Amino acid sequence: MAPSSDVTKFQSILQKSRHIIAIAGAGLSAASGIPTFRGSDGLWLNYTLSDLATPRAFRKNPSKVWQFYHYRREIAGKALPNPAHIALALFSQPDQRKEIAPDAEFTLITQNVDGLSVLCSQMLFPSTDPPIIEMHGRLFETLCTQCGDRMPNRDSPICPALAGTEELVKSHAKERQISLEDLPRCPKCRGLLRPGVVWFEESILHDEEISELVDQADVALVIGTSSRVAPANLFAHSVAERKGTVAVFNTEPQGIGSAHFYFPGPCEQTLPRVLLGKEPDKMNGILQQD
Ligand code: BJW
Ligand code: ZN
Repeated sequence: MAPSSDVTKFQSILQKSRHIIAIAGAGLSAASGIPTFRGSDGLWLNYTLSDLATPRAFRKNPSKVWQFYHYRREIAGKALPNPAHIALALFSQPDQRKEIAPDAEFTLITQNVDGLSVLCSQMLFPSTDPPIIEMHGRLFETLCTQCGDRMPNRDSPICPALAGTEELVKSHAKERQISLEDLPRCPKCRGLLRPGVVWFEESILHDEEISELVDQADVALVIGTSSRVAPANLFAHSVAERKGTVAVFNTEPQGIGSAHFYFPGPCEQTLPRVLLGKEPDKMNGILQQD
């Protein structure tokens, strides 16, 4: 059966729900100016995935991989949360969702590495710990290839040798050859640092916590993801198999295979309406006031 777009019907399910999860992808941050991966202007159309987002690619050419991630950090570092992040941050607060989902717990499981969901919650609710799992890691974190230390890092540029290389990546010019010593190094052991993100063939982060949440969820919101990458694309199927409700928020009818509801259009417009009954233009005001 084709999924329904009936907001009132979906809200009556939220009323009765106990454990809601949201599984988010790049479409959540599209309105913040962060490129998606597989869209018409997506990163993987313009850059070769196997040269950049695998452990093998980093071993072969860390200078090239760092230039790509430096470029991504420069974009994400200037981006601001959009109404979709704001709607989810509000929905994360029990007192904000007490009318719409009074008995439910809520966790956002995001594939995004830009940190915008956490930033949004910190801006709105600085004294609470946001229920957000960043399963593919963080652009603004480094991982030492030698001692394994994970560290937050928002430096721009992250090391002097990468300064300006974002322009080369942006214009698809040949990247700079940066020697290993001049790439980001661990402040503790001087080992080579890598971006703190999860590449293909690597295990996702917080695997056990996510499995527990997926196993108990009775509602899954699938937001702005093409549902092409495992294991995130399996979570909603698992909820549907246990007779839970799946609702997809996407500009395209992607990943709606097991969905009961499909809310077409930009999630920065659909999420405020469906989750909070609010018009999206009211969302930006909320961030500015605080
Ligand atoms: C809007 C919108 C708006 C736009 N509003 N909507 C064969 C060999 C090796 C591995 C595999 C294999 N076959 C399968 C695998 C497993 C592999 C995988 O799934 N590969 C597939 C591609 C085939 N997965 C893994 O390797 C994962 N690990 C794993 O499985 O471990 C076990 C294992 C170990 C060893 C061997 C094999 C398995 C790890 C996956 C890590 C993914 N990493 C990346 C890069 C992160 C760092 C970085 O950012 O550079 O994560 S890839 C990239 O894709 C990124 C994303 O998080 C992820 C998902 O993309 P997403 O978010 O869905 O974005 P898009 O662009 O695809 O979609 C955007 C959507 O938004 C679209 O639908 C638009 O319509 C929509 N949209 N604007 C609403 N305003
Ligand atoms: Zn180290």
